[in-house]
Amino acid sequence: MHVAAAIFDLDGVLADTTQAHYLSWLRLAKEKGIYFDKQINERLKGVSRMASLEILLERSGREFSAAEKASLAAGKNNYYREIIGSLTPEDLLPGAVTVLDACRTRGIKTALASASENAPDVIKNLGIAPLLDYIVDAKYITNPKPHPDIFLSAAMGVDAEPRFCIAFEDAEAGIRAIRAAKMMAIGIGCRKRLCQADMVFASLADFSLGMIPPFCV
Ligand code: B16
Ligand code: MG
Repeated sequence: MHVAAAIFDLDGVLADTTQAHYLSWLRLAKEKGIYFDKQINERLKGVSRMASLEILLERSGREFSAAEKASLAAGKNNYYREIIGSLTPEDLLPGAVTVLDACRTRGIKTALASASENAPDVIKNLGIAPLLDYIVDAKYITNPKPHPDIFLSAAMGVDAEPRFCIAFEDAEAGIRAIRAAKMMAIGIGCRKRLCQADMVFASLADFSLGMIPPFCV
């Protein structure tokens, strides 16, 4: 058995964009007079833009029409794009390039499974587009994380069988999605929060391919 592909989440795994999402939602919430804090923000990790907006609006105390929601989501996205426009390779998280490079060296395909429709621009600005064989287009994923769809789509994109894939996530919903896809789940972040993962590391800098149990490599 061998690892055929390594699949990566973006925000919180490869890139330090979690804060950019947070600041963009905070700006929108302040503008609209809606309560928002870091605890609510935790629930938005790995969740699509529209689903994140629904969570934000839980505290608004009023109903919003579909058109209003579309405009609010577009507003948040504009704020987010203002920030990601100035991303550079310095905004990569520790270990990201090392692990991507190690996959390349060992002939392991690499794919990106991010819920973010901005992922291609983020990847380009971070300078790691050449290190990724496939980027899932989040627009075409009907069932979001914790459904396995985005990870299965990533595996298909690099022509790898799910059981030979390892996948990295910082969100609980993402770990559940990986497990549902029957892949090895590697959590990046808090061990307690990501306890459903097969392994958890504080960051990619603490991980190396040699840590994958021999029967998988
Ligand atoms: P966008 P990931 C997710 O990315 C973020 O964690 C989540 O906070 C965000 O709402 C979502 O992407 C959608 O992003 O608004 O740019 O389409 O963690 O799956 O890489
Ligand atoms: Mg994430």
